[in-house]
Amino acid sequence: MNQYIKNTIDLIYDMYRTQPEFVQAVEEFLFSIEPAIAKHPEYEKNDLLMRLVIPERLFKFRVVWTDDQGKAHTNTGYRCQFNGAIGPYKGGLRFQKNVNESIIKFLAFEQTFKNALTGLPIGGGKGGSDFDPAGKSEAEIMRFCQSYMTALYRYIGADVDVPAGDMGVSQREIGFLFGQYRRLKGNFENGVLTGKGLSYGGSLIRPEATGYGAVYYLDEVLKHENDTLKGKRIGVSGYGNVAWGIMKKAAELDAKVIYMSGPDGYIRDPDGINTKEKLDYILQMRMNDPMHCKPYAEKFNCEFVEGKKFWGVKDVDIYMPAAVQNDVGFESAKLIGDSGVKYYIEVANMPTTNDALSYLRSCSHMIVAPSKAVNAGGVGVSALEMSQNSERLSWSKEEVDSQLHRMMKNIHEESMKAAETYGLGYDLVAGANIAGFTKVARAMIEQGLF
Ligand code: 2IT
Repeated sequence: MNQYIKNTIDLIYDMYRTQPEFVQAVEEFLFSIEPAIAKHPEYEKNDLLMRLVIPERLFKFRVVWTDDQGKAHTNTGYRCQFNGAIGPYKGGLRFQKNVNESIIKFLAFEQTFKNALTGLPIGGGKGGSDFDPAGKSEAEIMRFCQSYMTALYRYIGADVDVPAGDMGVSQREIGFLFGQYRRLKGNFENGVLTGKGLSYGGSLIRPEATGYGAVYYLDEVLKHENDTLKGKRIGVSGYGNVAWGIMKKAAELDAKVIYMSGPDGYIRDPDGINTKEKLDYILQMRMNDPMHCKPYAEKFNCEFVEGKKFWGVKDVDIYMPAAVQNDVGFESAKLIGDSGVKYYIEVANMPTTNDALSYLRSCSHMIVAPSKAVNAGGVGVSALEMSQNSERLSWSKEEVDSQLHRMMKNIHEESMKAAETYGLGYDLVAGANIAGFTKVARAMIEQGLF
């Protein structure tokens, strides 16, 4: 291995012993970009890798809120402004019980290169809180959002840092957050958040964008393999907003999602999760309970397998992990490799552990696509929302959708080319990392040392 990369990884292990997810993301990335580092000594001269790995800044703050009984609760809030070389920091907020500094930093790190891949001027950031939205009333969620924003509002802005949603933060939470921001600032600056409601500056297609983008990207992969989406059966893990977008677009393009899963187990619906009734039900189910997908099986009379994951089933053509980080570990990867399924398309941020990812990439019959490329359509449409806000206009559904489609084609194309440049063949994982890295690195070097 390249000595500069090896030294950097040793340093990272030393510095971030207590941040396993962050170390995991950095390590996977550094291994991937090795050919680019080896060819360009100027990166080492500029200490570029450490500058890429240490965030520009990280806010960590107390968030106090009261429940419906009037009792006070205290959570920790975060916002990591990882890299602003190519635009204002941009990335979602995650409200989930397990959120910590390691998770926020891995997400912000990934976001930096993902955002670069969109080709739009957005830097990388991420935030959130260990607040657990499960079982909270709407009023409790509103009070939490107001308190969170009160702590954060001084540090964000349309040209500074533009948060959006992630797990536990959907349009409803963005509304509460924006309301509080407006109340504190006294200005109508709706470019400060994306994923907003349409009534105050949201963009059409933003709720669907991550899932639609993933299917557009998948379509490019299939075309490269002289294959087509038509008739394909897909296994998607998760049943959140992203999985929903995949199901919707797959149905439109004559493919069908036949598996989905939740923390409680998985669903098999051989007819496809593809009617309006089913898709609407999923959104509702997710709103009511992010922990159980079993009600779908009861409602639509299909199979539910409790406490298990469906990795390894043979009656799909494509696997799309779209739930959460580290959903697919080494044992699951072996099952997937053995299943004979050709396409493994990551969708959630870092859904695969590093050993599992290496294993899948080593299976010669498989094509593996990385999440930071596949899910970039979400943040890409967020950047389009920012453009619409600054123009004080809204674009039609068709306009946004066609820009999203073009963006996903470009990301696939650029990743492919970056891999080819370094003689790596059709390696979408290395290609996405190298393409994202090259853009951020150039902007950092041109802006001098800091
Ligand atoms: O992981 C992601 O890219 C997001 N949660 C969306 C971020 C955004 O700013 O739209």
